[in-house]
Amino acid sequence: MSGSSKKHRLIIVSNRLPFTAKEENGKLEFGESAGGLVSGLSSFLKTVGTNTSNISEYLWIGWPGGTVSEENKEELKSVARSKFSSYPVFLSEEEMDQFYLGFCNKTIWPLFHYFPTYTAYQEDQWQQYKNVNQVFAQAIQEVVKPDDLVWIHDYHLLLLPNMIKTRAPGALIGFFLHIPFPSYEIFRLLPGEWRKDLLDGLMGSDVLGFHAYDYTQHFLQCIVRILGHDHNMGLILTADRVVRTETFPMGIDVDRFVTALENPASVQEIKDLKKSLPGVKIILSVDRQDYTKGILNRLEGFEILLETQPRYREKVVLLMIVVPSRIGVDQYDKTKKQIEELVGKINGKFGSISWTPVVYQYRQVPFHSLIALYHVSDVALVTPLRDGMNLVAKEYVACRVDNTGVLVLSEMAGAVKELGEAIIVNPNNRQEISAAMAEAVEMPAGEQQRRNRIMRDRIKRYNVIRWAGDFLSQLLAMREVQSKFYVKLLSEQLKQSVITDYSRSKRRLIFLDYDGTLVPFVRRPEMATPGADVSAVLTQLSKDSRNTVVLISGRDKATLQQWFGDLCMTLVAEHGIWIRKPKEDWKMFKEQTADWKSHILPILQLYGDRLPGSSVEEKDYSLVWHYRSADPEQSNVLARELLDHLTNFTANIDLQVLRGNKIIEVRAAGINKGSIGLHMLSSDNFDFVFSIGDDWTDEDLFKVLPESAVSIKVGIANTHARYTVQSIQEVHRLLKAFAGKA
Ligand code: GDG
Repeated sequence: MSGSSKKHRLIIVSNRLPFTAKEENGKLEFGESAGGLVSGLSSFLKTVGTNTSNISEYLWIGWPGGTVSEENKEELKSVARSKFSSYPVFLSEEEMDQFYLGFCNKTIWPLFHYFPTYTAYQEDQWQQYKNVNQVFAQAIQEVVKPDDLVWIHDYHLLLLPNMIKTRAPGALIGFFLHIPFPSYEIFRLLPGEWRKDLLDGLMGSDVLGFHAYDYTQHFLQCIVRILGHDHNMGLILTADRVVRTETFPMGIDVDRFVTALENPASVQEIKDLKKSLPGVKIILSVDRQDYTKGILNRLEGFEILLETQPRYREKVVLLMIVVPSRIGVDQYDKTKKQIEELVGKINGKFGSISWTPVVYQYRQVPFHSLIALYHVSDVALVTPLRDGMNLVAKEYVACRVDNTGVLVLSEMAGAVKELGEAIIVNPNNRQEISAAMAEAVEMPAGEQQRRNRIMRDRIKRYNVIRWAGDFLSQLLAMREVQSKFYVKLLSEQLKQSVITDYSRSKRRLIFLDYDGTLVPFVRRPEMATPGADVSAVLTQLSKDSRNTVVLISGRDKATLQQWFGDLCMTLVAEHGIWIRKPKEDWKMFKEQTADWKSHILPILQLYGDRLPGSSVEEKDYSLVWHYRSADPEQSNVLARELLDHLTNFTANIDLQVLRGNKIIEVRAAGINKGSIGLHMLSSDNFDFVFSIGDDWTDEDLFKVLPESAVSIKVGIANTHARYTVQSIQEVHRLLKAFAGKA
């Protein structure tokens, strides 16, 4: 891991801790907790504290795997800290039931794996999911320090990043999703409030990681469509946050597997296996018991093989390890029953005294046995219907030290992106699985080695240490990325000094933008009427004889007149075309013609017709195509097309084409908020110049103001303004403070 030399503490947060603690007869018993994340991260954590690491120490936060009574909690905490560098999150059985077996595994897991028919939508379980995420947030708050890196894992804790961001704004927060992120069409099956809360929850992260490019794209698509945030090459920019999304395919620690194969226990196991299954080709299948893993289809494929190609009878054995998982969730109990019935059927139909076609074990096997199985199996059958990554496929390749062996891999597993030399199958097609098994059994050793060599090299290079290192480097890099955006943020101290300058000044020029600055954007522009608080503050400011208030907007003059005509302030419409000074009539700022409108209007109307939800606004001297209410992705494509079309069309006419906030505007060249700004500045000798706005049109104004002016951009972005604020609420607070000093 590279980056700055400063060392950080890493806080890992996952549903389960890397150990288990249970109470037996009132006493605590500790055990090991298995799983890809734990074993993968443990390899990385061994590098912590070394010279090359940016991490000085780590702390793992999670549930210890059992309910613990009050009197044992302190002991558990102390052992967790001293022996496992961990901090336990205590949950009651009821909480765990509704949360883990409920919302996690009956809602998110099936939906995100494209099983909408298995998905439950239960309000009480959703409430418990929110509650448990809060319990985790509370636990993190108890230990987190400002400079920590917090790395949250997986679908159990989707709401957590935002909860931490509000409680510990100084910490950098990373989130990694180990399961697929589904396409928008699937994700939107969730009730509106849930899907918005889940995305808002994730958006509290500074870096969001996914196993595969497709999942990242799906997530970004949901962010655009549901939250309305745009992104640029995976960098999402909201009014107050910069969030990086990135693809990090998780790897394994190849060396650990290779070394472990030499342990006496593994060596013995390999010998025993070879002895007990002589003269047959071993086809291995290892999974947690889960309907997403496609175990049934695999068995059906095997049945077809034995049925249609009798020459394989007595010659192959399917060694099937099914690891108990999520016992108590209906769908899992049902799948187990179906698997066992089918195993019985196949063995009954084809087996003989000397040959059992399917050797089935429903249990977790110890690590040394697992790697021995990988090592001796001629074929590994990894055919999930959907899988975020699938580490078993990589582990099998790692354990084939002489590069023989054939991997049959589902095209629905994230791992397929890196293991393209495997025999790739569609797991829904049993015939294809059966044909792949035959092809695998027949594959010449030379061809096996050619394929595995490429795959082994790849998984050795992008191993789990690299994976974690890359993720954390990206996380650390976010400080710099964000500081570029946050550098101008108006601090409380600066704000107070601006207010003091305001109160001491005698001749003030105040430029205010309207939409996105004083009021939020809404679906239809005519609905963004000024609320009572906005009207009150504007009235107060404009009544002060020391103030020249200029409301400068892109809106037409009729609207501004209707809303603000009675106030004693200067109104500027159509970004500078029209101006109305207090007690005067509307005047054109610079002579304009509108002849060009008849040429441009039909083009905009054409796009208005092509994109449902978009509309064309005709102002006196400008035309605007609005697309805020239209489909966001379609509108991005059409907006680019229209810009191109208009730029070509207006090449020889004195017009400007501008892309704004969900609008494209055409108007005469040479007039903008900057021209009005200069005009107003020259009208008096001001000792306090203030300008605030959120839009690209305000940049023209910021550019022409004197250095001493206080210019403020609403929203974080690259800007010519001196300062930025993060929200409209902050604008209101500042203007109210001004008004209070009047
Ligand atoms: C989730 C995602 C993603 C399995 N049986 C035994 C055993 N295992 C170990 C394997 C492997 C791990 O468990 C399983 O990892 P997978 O990746 O195959 O699948 P999930 O558990 O569903 O994991 C998945 C993963 O997270 C990581 O991001 O790849 O897509 O669903 O490491 O070796 N270990 C032992 N005995 C067993 O019987 N000791």
